[in-house]
Amino acid sequence: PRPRREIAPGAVHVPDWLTVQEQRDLVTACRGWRGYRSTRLPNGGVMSVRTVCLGWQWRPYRYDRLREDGSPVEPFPDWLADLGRRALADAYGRPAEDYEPDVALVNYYDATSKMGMHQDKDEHSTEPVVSLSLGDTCVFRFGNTEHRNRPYTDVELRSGDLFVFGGPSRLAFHGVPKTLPGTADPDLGLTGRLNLTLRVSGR
Ligand code: MD3
Ligand code: FE
Repeated sequence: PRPRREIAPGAVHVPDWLTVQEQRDLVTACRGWRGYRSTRLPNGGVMSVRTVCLGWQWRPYRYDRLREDGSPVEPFPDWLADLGRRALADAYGRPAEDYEPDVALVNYYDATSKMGMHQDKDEHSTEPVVSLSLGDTCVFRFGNTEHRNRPYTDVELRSGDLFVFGGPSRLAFHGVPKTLPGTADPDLGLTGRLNLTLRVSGR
């Protein structure tokens, strides 16, 4: 078994945190949320992942009440906040009743999707981010708080893995240089990779 690891202060990797049934149920939930889109970036680029937001609509630099086409954002379900509290409690080994995530970004990676090194600083809150991985394994790159370059640590994230980023790691640069296509368990019925991040918007 892969061991639980604190990659940096506040950055805890818990391999195989979700049961197979929980993974199946999460994939089903992800399929039910409508409106996966590639986010357009201010520099004219387009992200290669397709994203659906719950609770609030993320766009670079801000969270909005509505999507770009004016349609309402999918609600953030209570069961997902409960899962976030369980995740935080397990990762940090302390109660997390006061953790109230109100936004989730659900990212879908096909065989060619990547995510460049970035910081998540659009939340007006210092609360941790909870990340859950489903489907294909990816190489996750966890960097430093100074810049997008070395030093960084590459970690494989597999289906069912939990990663929590809090404290000094909350503002670390990070990215996904590649996924490993075809590594998902065929029984999961997911081609590609899904990642859910739970956050506190501070809105
Ligand atoms: C470290 N997602 O949605 S999850 C993102 O796998 C994002 O889809 C990646 O980066 C993905 O912004 C990585 C791991 C992650 C998420 C949020 C973080 C690491 C983080 C926030 C702060 C520090
Ligand atoms: Fe991020």
